[in-house]
Amino acid sequence: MFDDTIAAISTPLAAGAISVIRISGNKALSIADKIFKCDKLKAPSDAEPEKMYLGKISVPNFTERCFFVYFKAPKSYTGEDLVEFQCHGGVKITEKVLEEILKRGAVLSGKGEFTRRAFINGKLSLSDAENLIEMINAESDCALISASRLLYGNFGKEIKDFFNAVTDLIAESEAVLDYPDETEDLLAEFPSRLETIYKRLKFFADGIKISKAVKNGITVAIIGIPNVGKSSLLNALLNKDRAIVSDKAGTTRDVVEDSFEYDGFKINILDTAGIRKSTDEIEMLGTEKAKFEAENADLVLFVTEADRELFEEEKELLKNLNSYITVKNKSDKLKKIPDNTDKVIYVSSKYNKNINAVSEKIVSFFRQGFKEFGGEIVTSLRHAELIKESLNRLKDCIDGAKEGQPLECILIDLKESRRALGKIIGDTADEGIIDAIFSKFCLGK
Ligand SMILES: Nc1nc2c(ncn2[C@@H]2O[C@H](COP(=O)(O)OP(=O)(O)OP(=O)(O)O)[C@@H](O)[C@H]2O)c(=O)[nH]1
Ligand SMILES: [Mg+2]
Repeated sequence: MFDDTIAAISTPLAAGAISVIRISGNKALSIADKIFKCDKLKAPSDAEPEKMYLGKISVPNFTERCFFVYFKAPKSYTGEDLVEFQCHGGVKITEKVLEEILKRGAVLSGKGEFTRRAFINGKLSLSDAENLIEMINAESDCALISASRLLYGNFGKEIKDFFNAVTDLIAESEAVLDYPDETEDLLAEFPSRLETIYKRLKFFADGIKISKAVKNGITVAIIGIPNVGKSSLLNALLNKDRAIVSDKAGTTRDVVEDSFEYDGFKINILDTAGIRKSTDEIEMLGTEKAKFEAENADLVLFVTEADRELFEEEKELLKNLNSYITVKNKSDKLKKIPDNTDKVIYVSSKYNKNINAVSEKIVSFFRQGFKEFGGEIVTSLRHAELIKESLNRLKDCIDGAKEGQPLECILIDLKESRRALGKIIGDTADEGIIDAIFSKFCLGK
């Protein structure tokens, strides 16, 4: 339990309909007693928990009508006594009320301190806190859905179950270490017990690439030789005039980046300079950047012209691309437009024809994976790395047990595997990591 009582404005500091001011700690109620008056109550300390009371806060020189709610420890967000005032949403009103609360003995909370207290008081696990911040910061429907599944689904519980299962194995192993016969029996069971844990964890690990796409968006680079209509395609996808289009080859020099949402996915799209051999220094720099983006993107849109075969230089370019879709642009120049195939789409960027098919294709690359891992997706890179670490160590244990290694050796890996899982839920995370996680929260959360 903490000695001090913290307070903060929990809503954004701007003019709005309402503002919420929170106080958490032993003195929350006694501070409320000093500033809040309500006809239905002798004092806020007589309030029924989780019930709203309309009354007045008296602050020197002005009075504010507001609602008051009391959450009794441990049934509150932080696990401590917690009081909330819902005031009119003005910057000055809220600041004055907070000032008064601080004068009456509360201290201003740091970033994420309410949630940190919730974590320390066992109201949520460290991974829950991280998933909560993912939810708050979600930039697309998919990111929101995935973070909410993680928070309200089984992720934290499952990791805790794995952690407990591994802890039990360690405890059992340590108990029999001095009795060689029993050690053998235990080792015989080891591979199958470990494999059960391993398989489910592996499922999480396999979802990592998809997770990154869900959280940060899918990065797509538009690549091709000059003048094929790359910038026109960018503009058509974004539905705005973002990049300069002209019939001069070599118009785009630098990378032009923007993003849009399609079917719940965030797509980060990059238009690049046309790739060709040139003696112009700036154009060569543009070409280098284009190649760099092509290598680092999740997917490449290779743009060419629909009314001709590929040039040799384009065939060369294709040799260096990993996953790509061919976009045959300027299809308006064709008398008859062929059907799209799995990897080739015919569009006219200039006349906005079939552009949605491109977005659809980009998203379908990732949607399949999203469905497969639809249960729980690991969106935090920290979780992903730790799950990988735990898995590698488990694999070493399974191999060790099969090879007949002594129990002492297997135990070392097993403990490392447990440590990695513990870091996810917070049981074995060090202060530095915990500080870093809570500093991502806003004041008052
Ligand atoms: N007919 C037709 N012309 C198009 C189409 N898309 C683009 N163009 C024309 O092709 C020319 C080049 O277009 P851009 O979008 O600037 O081509 P780019 O690939 O970005 O060119 P660089 O930046 O120089 O590499 C312009 O004159 C466009 O109007 C299309 O779908 N149909
Ligand atoms: Mg261009």
